[in-house]
Amino acid sequence: MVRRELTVVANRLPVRRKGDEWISSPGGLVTALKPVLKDSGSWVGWSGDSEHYEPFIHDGISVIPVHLDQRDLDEHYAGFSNATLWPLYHHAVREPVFDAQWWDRHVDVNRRMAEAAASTAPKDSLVWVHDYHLQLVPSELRRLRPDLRIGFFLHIPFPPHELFQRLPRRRELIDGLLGSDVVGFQTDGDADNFRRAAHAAGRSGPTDLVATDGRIVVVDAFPISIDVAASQDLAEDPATHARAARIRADLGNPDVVFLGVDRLDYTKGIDVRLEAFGQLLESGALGRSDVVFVQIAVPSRETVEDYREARERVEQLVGQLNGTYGRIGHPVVHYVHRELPFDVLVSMYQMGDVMVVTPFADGMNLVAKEFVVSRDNDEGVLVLSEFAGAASELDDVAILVNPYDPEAMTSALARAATLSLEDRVARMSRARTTVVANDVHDWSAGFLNRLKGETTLRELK
Ligand code: GDG
Repeated sequence: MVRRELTVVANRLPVRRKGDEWISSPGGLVTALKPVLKDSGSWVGWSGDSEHYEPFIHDGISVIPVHLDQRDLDEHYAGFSNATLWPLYHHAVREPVFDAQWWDRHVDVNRRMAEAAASTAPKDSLVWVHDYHLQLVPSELRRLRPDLRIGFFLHIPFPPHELFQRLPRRRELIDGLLGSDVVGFQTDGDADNFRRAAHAAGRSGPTDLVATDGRIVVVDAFPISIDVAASQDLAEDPATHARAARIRADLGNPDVVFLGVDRLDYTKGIDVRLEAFGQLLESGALGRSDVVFVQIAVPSRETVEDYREARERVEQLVGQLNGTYGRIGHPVVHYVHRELPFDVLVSMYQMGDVMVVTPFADGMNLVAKEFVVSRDNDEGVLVLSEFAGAASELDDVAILVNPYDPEAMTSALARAATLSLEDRVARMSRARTTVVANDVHDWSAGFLNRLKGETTLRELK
């Protein structure tokens, strides 16, 4: 009999330290799992700083901090997770670094996370492990606690076989993941890529995978979504509208506002969208319209060299575009390099005309979905990369673009800015229906139901 208690294992805890207090970290994952975890759940992860903390209860959830020292952060976090796996899994848009010295710490952090989960999870309960930092946790946890039902969800893409093959430790990662009962991905394409990688490692059956010890491991797509109610509540608040109008007025009430909202990450294609915007201005395609681009870029992983370079490139482009096309008091690009409160973000979504989401690779992209449900009217337009997971759900409502094709990017921006009102409304209302139909609570319930399900050999016997 499977028990319902849930232990989550993720790189970060659902709380962070502010002064002497723990405060909730915002984010869809926390919102989605809070109702499930309340009163009987635990969350294992890193606090985000270098202090040692004892386990504690926050908001009804048992929080189990795992300490990471500087070497863990250098070799496991900045190294293997973010300089090897992140670029490799994002279609190698930056050259992945393979440094053999990082591996031991990566294994060690995964082992400590698994041990922390093993010592807290009740007998026969559920454990849900998240994301690329922790792919070795499922097998280690199964070794320690064979009674548990173990799920894993990858938030980022799983790479095509030929890319995955480059990874010196690929077999260990496949075996790590196959310690799970359910391995979840954002899209069918990611799940297929994983099946193929496991097959190539000699571990697979035709559809579901058979692990070496004879267990059946369910491999499937579980497209993540957003907390629809949270975005809608803010969207309906008159204060959000008033702020949106103020921001638009501060911009000088331009004819068209393009908007980008991203972590400042080289996978997000911020540079190519700014280049396309520059081309659009250069081409004169929008005539004498007053057009601006607002780019919110949240600081991210600044200890990793490729991220520092990505920031330099974006800031160089912002300067170049304003220098070339701006007038005194009227920049064409408004650039914010800091995190904004979520209610301000929703106002941004409301005041923008064209949301530009152009990653080279992205597991899902929640910004696209937040934009869709934050509109008070259905007049916005979404320009969306074909390489975002969200494109598999929003392909018939967004203007899809290939971020590797500069001309297509420029014409997509022009088309979005000139789409008829009728077309805009038709697309956005269908997009809203799609996003509302699968929100983050549906996503977590869908995954956990599969995890509790009757699908493993253990239960078929
Ligand atoms: C990974 C995968 C997958 C952004 N700026 C601000 C802010 N945000 C919030 C957004 C959104 C979140 O950050 C970004 O989520 P994304 O999905 O767009 O991208 P990643 O951070 O790369 O997330 C991705 C996701 O995991 C979930 O599985 O979709 O593919 O890469 O929610 O609202 N929030 C606030 N201020 C900001 O300035 N408060």
